Amino acid sequence: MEMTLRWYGTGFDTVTLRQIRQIPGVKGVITTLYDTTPGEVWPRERIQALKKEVEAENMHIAGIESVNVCDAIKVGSPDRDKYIDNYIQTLENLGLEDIHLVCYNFMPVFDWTRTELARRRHDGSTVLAYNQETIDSIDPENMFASISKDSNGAVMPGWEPERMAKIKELFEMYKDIDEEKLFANLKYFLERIMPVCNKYNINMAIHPDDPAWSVFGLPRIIINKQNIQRMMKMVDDPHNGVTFCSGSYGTNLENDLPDMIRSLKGRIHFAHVRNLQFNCTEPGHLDFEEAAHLSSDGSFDMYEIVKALYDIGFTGPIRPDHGRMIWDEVAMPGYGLYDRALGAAYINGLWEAIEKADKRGTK
Ligand code: DNO
Repeated sequence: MEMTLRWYGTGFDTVTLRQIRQIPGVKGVITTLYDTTPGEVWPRERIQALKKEVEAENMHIAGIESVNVCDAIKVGSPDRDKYIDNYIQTLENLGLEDIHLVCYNFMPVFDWTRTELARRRHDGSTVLAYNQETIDSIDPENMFASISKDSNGAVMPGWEPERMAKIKELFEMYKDIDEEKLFANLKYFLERIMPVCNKYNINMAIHPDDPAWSVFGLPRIIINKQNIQRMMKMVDDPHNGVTFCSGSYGTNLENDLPDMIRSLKGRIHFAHVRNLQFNCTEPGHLDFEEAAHLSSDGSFDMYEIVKALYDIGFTGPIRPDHGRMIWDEVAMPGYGLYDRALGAAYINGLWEAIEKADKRGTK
């Protein structure tokens, strides 16, 4: 594996490249052109400039998160080919710049969904949290307004104000889309982009739906082992792979995370590793909050997750995921420096211990 950190780019991120470079073992960043709109072509010159900026700090771009897929492609509207052509052109421009990993998602309307962005934990840190009763009582059109006050001024991925202003239209676009149609539209998209991915050796890594079930009646398909296997078989190309995000698949307690990782051998191109703390697991009352990466701070066995990645011979980029807000940092919820740096150090420690035990035959 290669330890990396997500960076939103100058002007969007409170964390600097130099700070990232000082986290032990981090030489790669996962980044994006955050001000582009889904559907537009990423100009090659802008990709070059981004690369130069990262390389000036003695790092490299380990992957893009995300090149977002526009709604026309997700709903399969008559003009989708025009947008897929643009996506292909973006992939070509990335390939020409020697970038070989693209994370994306196929979630309708909302990217990740949380009901709180700053829930206070036992140690005074604040974290993102999800409560099913709140979701059930909220009008999805007000979702953005209800949580954005806690965003610390940041524009959050998937929750761009321009998009949220069109929320009614967005729901309207998806009204006839069920899971089968979403699968069919994903297949169409993947079939069209695979040739350019093969040409430039670009690994596409679909991000799971977070949480891993349908919210507000919208279909969500990248939620469990069965559906990912269906997705990989329907376009059976090694470049059609996944981002294994423990915090997203892990929202659904039926998902056995180490088992899923083992079953995806060879098709996990990118890993997001984080822990969650479940406070209530009763259906209809489910409640969880994000925890520190350390196993004992949450509900997951992080050793087993990292060990499964090690055991399948995972060599791709890995990144600590959402961090808690600690030490008075003010940053985009989930994306401060301090707790993600602690997460990177912890995952590095787990990996080193697993690797050494393996080499000594004492695993
Ligand atoms: C949230 C992220 C997601 C993810 C996208 C990938 O913090 O994990 O926004 O980047 O779903 O396209």
